[in-house]
Amino acid sequence: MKVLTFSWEYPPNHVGGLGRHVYHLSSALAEAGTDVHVVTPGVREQSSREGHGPRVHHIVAYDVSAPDFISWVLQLNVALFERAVRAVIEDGPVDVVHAHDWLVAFAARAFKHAFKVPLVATIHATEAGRNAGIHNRQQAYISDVEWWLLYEAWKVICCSEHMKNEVRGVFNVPKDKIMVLPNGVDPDEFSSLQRGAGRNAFAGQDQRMVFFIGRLVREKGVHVLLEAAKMLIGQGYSIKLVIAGTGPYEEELKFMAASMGIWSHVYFTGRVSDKVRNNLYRWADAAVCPSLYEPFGIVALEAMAAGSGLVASDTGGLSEVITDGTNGLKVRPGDAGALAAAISRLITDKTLRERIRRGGQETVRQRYLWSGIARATAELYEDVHREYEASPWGKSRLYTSGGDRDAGRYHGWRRRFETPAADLQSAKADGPGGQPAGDGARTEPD
Ligand code: NHF
Repeated sequence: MKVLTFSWEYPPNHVGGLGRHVYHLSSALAEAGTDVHVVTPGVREQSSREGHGPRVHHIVAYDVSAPDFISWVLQLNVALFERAVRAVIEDGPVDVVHAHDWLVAFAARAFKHAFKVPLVATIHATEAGRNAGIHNRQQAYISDVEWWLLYEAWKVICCSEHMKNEVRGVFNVPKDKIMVLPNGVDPDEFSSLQRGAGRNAFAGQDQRMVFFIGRLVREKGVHVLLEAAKMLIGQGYSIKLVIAGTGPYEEELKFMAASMGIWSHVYFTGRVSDKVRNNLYRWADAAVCPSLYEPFGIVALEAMAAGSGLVASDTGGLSEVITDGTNGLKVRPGDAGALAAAISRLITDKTLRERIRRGGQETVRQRYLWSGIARATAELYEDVHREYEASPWGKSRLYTSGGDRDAGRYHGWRRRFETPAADLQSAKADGPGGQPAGDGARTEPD
C-alpha cells in the first residue's frame, strides 16, 4: 500500500499538534510496512527517508508575496501539488491520498482527480469550532473549503467522538463516512530527563511549577490559567507559571500578566525544543490544559506520558481521554476558580498526584500508542482501496501502484509517460476533435 500524505506542518516546522500527529502516524505506518510519502513545506527543497521512516518531500512555497493568508494557502497548495506530481513521476503511482485539514484541500483534491485515487481526510479541528461560530467572510470561506474536503473524501478520520459529532453537526456528514482514530504519543520520548538547562532556569527551588504548552490563541484558554494563577498567588502559594509556545495572542497574554500584577510569577519561554519541553513536563508539579475548545489535546497525552500531574478542561477530546481523579483532574472550561482549586489539590496532595501520574502513564500504554493507531489507519486505507477498486471510478483508473495483486501491471498513464513520442503520435492521430492522449476517457490497454 502506497500513500501520499499532504500536510502543511511537519517537523521541524511546527505550528500545533497536527504536525506531531502527521509525523508520528507516518513513522508508525512506515515502520509497519506502508510506503508513506509526505509532501510538506520546509526550508529547502529536498526529499529524504530516515531508516524505515516515511519518504518526506519538503517543498519551498513560491517566493511571491501573498497579499493575505488565504492567497498564501492557495499558492502553497499549487506548490504541494507540483511536488506530488513529480513524486509520482519519479517514484511511481500511489494507492491513496491523505489530506490533513483544509490547508491542503486544494492540492489533495487536485491529486485525487488528476490521478483518480481515493482521498482520505483527517479533520483535526473546524473553523466553526475554533471560533465558536462563523463571524466573517474569511471564516466562511475556510468553513466552505472544509465542507468541500469532506465531500471529496472517501472516508474521514476524526481524532475524537467529540470531533465526529462536531463534523456531523456542522457539515451534515453521514455517520458511516467518519471513523474515529485518536492521537497517540511515544512514551519513550518522555522516559528520562534530558541534559541541558536545569529546572532552576525556569523556576525557583521553593516554587511549584505549573506548566502550559501550546499555541497562544484564545481558544487554548491561557487567560483563564493566568486568572487561576493570580488566585493561587493571592492564597499564598509560591508558584511559577511556565508558558511555552508562541502565537497571535501572546502580547495580550503578557499584557494581562503584567496588569494583573503577577508578571514575576510567569515565564513566557517562547518556542522550546522537544528536549526542553520533555524536561518541563517532568519538572512540572502540574501540567495544565485550560482549553475552551480542544478537538483532541495531544498535550494531555504528552503530560501523561511524562508522568506530570494533569489538570484539564472538561471539553472536547480531553473529556474522553481523562477520567477524573484517575489520570487527571477535569474542570469546567473557562472557570478560573475551579481551575485554581484543582491545581491547588494536585500540588498539595501527594497521594493524589502519585495516583494521577501512574494512571496517566497506564492510560497512554493501554490506549494511545502510535503502533496501534497506525494499524487501524492502515486497515482503513485497505478498506478504502478495496471499495474504490470495486467501484466504477476505480475500474476506470489510470494506473495502479503495482502492489502484490497487480504486480507488473502498469496501466496506460505510466506507459504513456515513459514513451512521450508514442503519445504524440496517438494524439495527432486522434485529430483536433479527438480525446488527447492522457485523458482518462480513453480505454486502458490491459
Ligand atoms: O490534538 C492534532 C491536534 C489536536 O486538539 C488538537 C487541535 C488540532 O486543536 O489532532 O489538532
